[in-house]
Amino acid sequence: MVKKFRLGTPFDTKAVTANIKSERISAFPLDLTQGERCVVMFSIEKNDMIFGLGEAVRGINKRGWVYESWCSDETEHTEDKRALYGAHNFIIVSGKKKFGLFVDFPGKIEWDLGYSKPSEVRITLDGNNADFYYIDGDSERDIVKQFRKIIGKSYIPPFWAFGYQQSCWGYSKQSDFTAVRDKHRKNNLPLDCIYMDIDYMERFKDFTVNKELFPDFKSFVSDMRAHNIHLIPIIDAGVKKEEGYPVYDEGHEKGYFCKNADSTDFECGVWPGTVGLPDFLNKNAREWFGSQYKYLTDMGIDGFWNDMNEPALFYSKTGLEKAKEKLKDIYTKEIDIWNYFGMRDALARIQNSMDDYSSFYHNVDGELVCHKDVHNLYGAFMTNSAGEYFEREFGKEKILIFSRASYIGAHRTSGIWFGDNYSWWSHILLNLKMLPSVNMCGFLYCGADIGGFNNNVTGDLLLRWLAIGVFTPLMRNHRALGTRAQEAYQFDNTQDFADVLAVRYRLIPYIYKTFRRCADEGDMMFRPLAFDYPDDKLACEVEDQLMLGEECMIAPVYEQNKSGRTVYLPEPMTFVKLSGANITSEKLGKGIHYVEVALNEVPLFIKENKKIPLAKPALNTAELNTENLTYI
Ligand code: MIG
Repeated sequence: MVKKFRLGTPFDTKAVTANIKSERISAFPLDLTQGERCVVMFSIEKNDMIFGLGEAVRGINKRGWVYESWCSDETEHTEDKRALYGAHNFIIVSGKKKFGLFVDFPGKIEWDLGYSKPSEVRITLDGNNADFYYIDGDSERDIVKQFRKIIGKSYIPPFWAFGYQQSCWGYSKQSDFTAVRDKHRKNNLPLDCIYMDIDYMERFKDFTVNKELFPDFKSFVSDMRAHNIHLIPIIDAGVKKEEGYPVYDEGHEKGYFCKNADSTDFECGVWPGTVGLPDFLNKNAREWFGSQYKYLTDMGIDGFWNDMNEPALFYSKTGLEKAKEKLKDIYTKEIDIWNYFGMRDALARIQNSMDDYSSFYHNVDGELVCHKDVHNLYGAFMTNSAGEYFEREFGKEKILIFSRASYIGAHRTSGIWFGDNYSWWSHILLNLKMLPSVNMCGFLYCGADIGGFNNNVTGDLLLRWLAIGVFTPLMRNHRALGTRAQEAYQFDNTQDFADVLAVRYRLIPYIYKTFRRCADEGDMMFRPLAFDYPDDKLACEVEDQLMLGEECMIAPVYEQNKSGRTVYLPEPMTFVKLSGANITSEKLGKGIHYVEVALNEVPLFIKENKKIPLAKPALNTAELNTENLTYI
């Protein structure tokens, strides 16, 4: 049962769609204190586990660390971090007593989950106006379903968005894109989408296309479509300040950009140089921005990714001025160690600074709201602005859209990707661990940058990563500018890549069907083993395997130089290895096993009396035969 408790007068985050009457706050089952900040506290027992918080570092069981809800442009997903791009304020406490808690609050939250005191959870809100949803249930999965029911149905992308996708920050001219298309074809590597990063634009201006690079963009898009390739351009949150650029001019004239306290436009520096930040919390601005996507949909574009929408700020005008003053001041002194650090930090610290987030305002139905108090909604509302436009204009399931920043609620209009990871082995595992947590919060269409965004990839790392990406709804290989090329054809053993990618297409009917069912039923595609086998102590501690759908379990190899891995089976299963059109299978009993998995194989464990449909391999979703299926 879901109970709602309202404290003060919360901001309407639009996270919850169900109309639930609030109970008296004095009946709230957890200890709640109000001061300058609201603190929720409860004690946990030695073996209690805590799940949730969506996109975050460290374990599937989140106990023992302190997290923050604060959408952050965080390029290093290391274990010391407290916040990444999304703010997903939902947890499930799993012990003798099981309950779910959703803190619907758009400002900063600190989640001390047994970090300061191992037996205590302390949730501190940066404010006193919030809705709390407390959910009782029989099982974790049941609690998730109840939660998902009140937040509304998850976004479903078009079918082709389940194909393999190639991206790279650096593809810029037309021939870069056709080369990627042709080299995949030539090497028998399937592909459905190629991404366009910021370089396709004219001076990084949203809703423009560089005419020198793309003299006839519309024909180019349709030519790619004739080859069954969808081009997916990026849209950044900030709008370049440039006179004569209609998007800027209109936004400025109509007052659609975020404002300083003195009602002038808040200006900051991102890729385009100085930008205005669209006020996505303002309904009119939201509609206006959403309808700008028309410029690209008119040219045949049917997919987008929204970036930099935490929002990421390299600097603000005032931040830069202050840093300059500080530098000037230090400059007149003798440079010792401390002044050296001072100089270094003066510039480094102005990026994404709290001073800036506290200094600008949104216009919400005529009322000024400080950004800091609603920060976690910015990216979500940006993506809603696009998603709502697409639904109005094209209907459901027509346009692919996913975002970097998010808040619960955005799961109804878009997917998410997990941002700037590294080409590190540990990040394969991090990818796996985030899946169930974001599923709990409604985000089903999701995935990480396969192969890793930052740093240089190696062929074996990419193959192992692809072998888990085969199961994630968003299967996109993406990397940063200046890193080693990581398209599947860049390595000598191209056939190994073809073998793994073929498996994706063989599994698409299964993945798609499971995805749709989970969207319809408010279920999770990926679950921790602890959800399915709560009485099995070993299963509860597994952090590198996941249950997928009703039928199977996945357990990828994620370590370097390993020809296999140890896996725990909580019940008897069939161990299947898929590679190209080949399948091998072996029955294994409950318990611990060592299984060998070659670099060109995808391991999968199927429960007894369950079957999985397989299609014939195909080179894209348009050519995929979804009717003549065989079964494992
Ligand atoms: O400051 O557009 O996460 O996927 O390639 C970096 C360039 C901006 C961050 C995104 C990444 C994208 C990159 N962007």
